[in-house]
Amino acid sequence: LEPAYRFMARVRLPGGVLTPAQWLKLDALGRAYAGDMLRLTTRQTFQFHYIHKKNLRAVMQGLNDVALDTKAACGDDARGVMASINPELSALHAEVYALAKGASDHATPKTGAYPEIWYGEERQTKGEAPEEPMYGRTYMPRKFKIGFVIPPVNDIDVYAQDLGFIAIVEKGRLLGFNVAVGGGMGRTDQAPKTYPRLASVIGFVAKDKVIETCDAVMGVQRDYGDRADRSRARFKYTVDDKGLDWIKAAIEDRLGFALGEARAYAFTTNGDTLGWQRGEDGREHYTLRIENGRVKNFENLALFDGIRAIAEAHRGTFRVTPNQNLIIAEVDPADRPKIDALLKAHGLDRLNGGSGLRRNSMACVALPTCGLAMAESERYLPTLITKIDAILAEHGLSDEPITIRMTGCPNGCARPYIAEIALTGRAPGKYNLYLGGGFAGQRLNKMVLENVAEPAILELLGTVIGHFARERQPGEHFGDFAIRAGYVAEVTEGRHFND
Ligand code: SRM
Ligand code: SF4
Repeated sequence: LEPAYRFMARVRLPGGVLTPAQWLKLDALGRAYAGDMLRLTTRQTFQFHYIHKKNLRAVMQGLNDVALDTKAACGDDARGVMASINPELSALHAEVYALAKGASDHATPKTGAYPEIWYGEERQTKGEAPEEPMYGRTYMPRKFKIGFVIPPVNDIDVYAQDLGFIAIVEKGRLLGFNVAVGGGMGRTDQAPKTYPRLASVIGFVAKDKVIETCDAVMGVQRDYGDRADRSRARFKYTVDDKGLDWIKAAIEDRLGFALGEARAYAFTTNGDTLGWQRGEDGREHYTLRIENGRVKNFENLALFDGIRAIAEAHRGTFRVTPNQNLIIAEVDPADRPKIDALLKAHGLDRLNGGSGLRRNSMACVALPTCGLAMAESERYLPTLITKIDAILAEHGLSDEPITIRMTGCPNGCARPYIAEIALTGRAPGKYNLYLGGGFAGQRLNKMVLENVAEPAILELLGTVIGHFARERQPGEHFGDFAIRAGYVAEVTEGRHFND
């Protein structure tokens, strides 16, 4: 008798865009095979948990029915390609999304094994399988992450991507992208050779050169990435080991032209604007906060049922945001009252409330499903925030937007090392605490407490928050203050994160 194996499956959903029909299929599969729930992820897609082995094919075939699959959502290849969600800039979003989708299609492995295994298709080739056009026989040394961002909102955390494209827009027209290379979060405790690193901007490419740039940058990592030490096999280490000048020259060599000079841009936030926004084309978009991306029917909130009801009535699209939230997008103004009524009827209109800290919070899955978790994350962060909220309220800071992110281990799936406050799990109930990240995801934070429990975390946060309330400068963000006030040193380069 075989053990009752259960699996997680992650959907490939470039840029997080899906139709109501696709939502309804995901909903049905989640109810039938995946513990009666769905999970929105930090890379704008969905995960199913608890799928019994015998049901895996049904899930894959169900996804295929609505033109979805799980290719390259995991593995040593180009993972889910992210794209900024900017509801106000409808045309620009559509153009950047199309480029992100094109990059994703281009970088998705062409393997015939997937349809053979999951859809039962006939094997296409006899003998040896043909080589993958982009990956050859060896694929990448490790996962490789690509993202497209539209300033001023850094929602995708472009500096956490192996390859980031920063849209450069002039008079509303997309000219091209600044290219950022070598970002990544993952690290291992007590292994200083591993560290988070922010991507470095190396130049500018025109928008018709996106695919060539992906090929050139991925080619450099494929051929020079560390294949001996898996803990250092990400592109960020290749960039630091070879040096930025070498990397840039190697990319330009493959491109056959020099990158242009990087253009000016600025980020103001990496969060989502919750609630209704109107696009330039007149259509409306409602961003619904989903706490840590978990969609199910809770004891006092029928979230899963509520979104299903909206999907049944909605004539636009949905977008999963990089902050694990959901946008009910492209709503005709005439349909807005209908969506509002459905949100209200299911109690979903209450979800966007809460403190500035809660609205800017994010936690990875961790326990009970993640095999790498050392501590709680998704199930604990909301409770911890309630306690920090009490401190903020004492100081009149309840509405202050502050980013807080938690992960159950140092791998960094909620991109914690760029949050103003971050916690990464060390053991049950024990965390490292970090302060000083940039509000727009533009600066790494630094560890201030190691392997501590809740009382020590709240005590230090109480001190820093009180000090912040008394002595902050006008408009100063919490992360900036933590550095100015001397609680942590500024980390300017990933390789100095552990100093
Ligand atoms: Fe992640 C591994 C969940 C985004 C860095 N991540 C895992 C696994 C698959 C655990 C495993 O390998 O056994 C987790 C599944 C848990 C579960 O029970 O579902 C997992 N990662 C997630 C998600 C679902 C977190 C979430 O709460 O949303 C995110 C899914 C993204 C997606 O849709 O593709 C997720 N993971 C990230 C990010 C953030 C990002 O990409 O923007 C990072 C940091 C960025 C980076 O890659 O540098 C991230 N995950 C990792 C790592 C460390 C990689 C490294 O370079 O060291 C691992 C471990 C590994 O790969 O060995 C990992
Ligand atoms: Fe699991 Fe660690 Fe990723 Fe959290 S950060 S989902 S605990 S691998």
